[in-house]
Amino acid sequence: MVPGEGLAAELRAKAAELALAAIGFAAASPMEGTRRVIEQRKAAGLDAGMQFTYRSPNRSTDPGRALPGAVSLVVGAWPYRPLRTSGGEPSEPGPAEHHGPRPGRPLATVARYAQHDHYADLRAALGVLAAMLRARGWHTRVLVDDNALVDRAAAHRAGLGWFGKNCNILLPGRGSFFVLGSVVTDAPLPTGDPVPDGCGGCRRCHVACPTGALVGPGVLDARKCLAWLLQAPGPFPFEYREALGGRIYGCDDCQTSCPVNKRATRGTTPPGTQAPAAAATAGPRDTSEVDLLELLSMTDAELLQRYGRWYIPNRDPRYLRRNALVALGNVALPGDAGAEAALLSYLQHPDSLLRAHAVWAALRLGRGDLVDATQVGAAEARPAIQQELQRRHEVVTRQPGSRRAPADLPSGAESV
Ligand code: B12
Ligand code: SF4
Ligand code: SF4
Repeated sequence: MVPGEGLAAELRAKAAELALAAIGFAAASPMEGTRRVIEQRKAAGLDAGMQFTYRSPNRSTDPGRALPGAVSLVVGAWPYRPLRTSGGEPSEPGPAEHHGPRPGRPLATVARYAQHDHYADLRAALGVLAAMLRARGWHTRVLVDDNALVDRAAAHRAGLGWFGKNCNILLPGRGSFFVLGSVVTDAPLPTGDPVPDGCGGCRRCHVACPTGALVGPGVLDARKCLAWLLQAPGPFPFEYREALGGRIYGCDDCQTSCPVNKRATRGTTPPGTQAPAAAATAGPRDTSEVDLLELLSMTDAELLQRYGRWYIPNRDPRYLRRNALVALGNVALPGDAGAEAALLSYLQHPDSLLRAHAVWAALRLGRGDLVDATQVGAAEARPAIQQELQRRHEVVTRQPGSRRAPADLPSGAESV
């Protein structure tokens, strides 16, 4: 019997009980190849100054730095599915996943992984496996979405899935709507075999990306990726504001366009793609649709209370408001009285970053009159505002009643 096989079987049985979609085992030796890739991406500027695992590649690719004497990784995948507040098939885009204006209050899109704290669910499940190991005398450390370990590389090594051309780890037949994490341990365990590539000639995710951020198979240029730009400090880049649509956190287009995900979420649900019962009902802190006007009227404390589990640069709620202003410009109906009131208020906001984004949103809605009425340009000469005004003619104004349907965004081909 391979050392650790009995223990591995017990861990697998417990993982199934805990509703983990998959677990696998891998050696905890340094991930030299991954470290080299991170360094190459940094050298090429593709990291856009992100920190996370990029801050210290030697550390994030060496599990032994997280747990001295580490021998194995127990890698787990936790499924996530969209949580609906207004019904609808989970496999189809919900109302807020349409990035165009709709009647009623303007709603924003939150990426599926961030609608509920799936990381907490995964961490709890891996915590139970870690406790089993500790009860047998082994040492453990649970790492979920932690800067100390590159989770996808661990999952790939453990044989959970293959690296898709959209960068994500896809579980065979089940796709990529999973978050990943590991228990680092000094227990010897049998290791998994790599899963062969399942993308073949497909490149729909590359076609679907609204900003062309996938610059090679499995290579992402974070400077163009909406998921990163929504988390990055500073102004939201002018050239990607239209492409942002109604998103305020995360982006799913390179996953929703993927035929493996489409197949996995269509019709009968294969085991492991169904969100566990505990996560299937929206809880008070779950967020599938965000009312933009409500968000823009909330205090700092309220914003952090509701969205504090998201990654927000410097924990500063101004960045949630910045994202919401761009989204408002993209999804509100140009005649919306609530949007007008919010813009009037933000055009006079003490924070010039927010005033600047309010200028853009007003122009996008064809409401240059609001900008002129509040005399934003005349009132002061902050560079951020002046820049917005100088690019005034470049803002593509939406016509009253115009609809920017998802079809207007570059999209992948239909599902197969
Ligand atoms: C930084 C980060 C980001 C950044 C950069 C993402 C990136 N692609 O590097 C931003 C903010 C943009 C981001 C976005 C998202 N992220 Co993120 N992110 C991370 C984080 C913190 C580190 C990732 C990392 O270290 N990348 C380093 C680079 C070098 O790794 P890589 O891109 O995977 O590169 C590998 C491949 O290129 C592969 N490779 C080598 N040669 C070849 C050749 C071919 C042909 C192929 C296909 C691959 C391949 O080897 C490389 C090294 O391992 C992890 C959590 C963690 N601690 O690991 C989550 C994580 C990767 N993110 C996750 C998620 C869910 C997302 C989003 C889907 C969220 C969303 N909906 O908005 C998007 C997806 C964007 C995308 N297409 O990648 C999940 C991924 C789950 C999965 N099933 O894969 C993770 C693992 C979080 C978690 N714990 O679950 N993320
Ligand atoms: S998350 Fe969005 S912007 Fe980033 S690579 Fe995927 S589709 Fe492109
Ligand atoms: S869309 Fe196609 S190329 Fe992209 S990850 Fe899915 S199967 Fe692979």
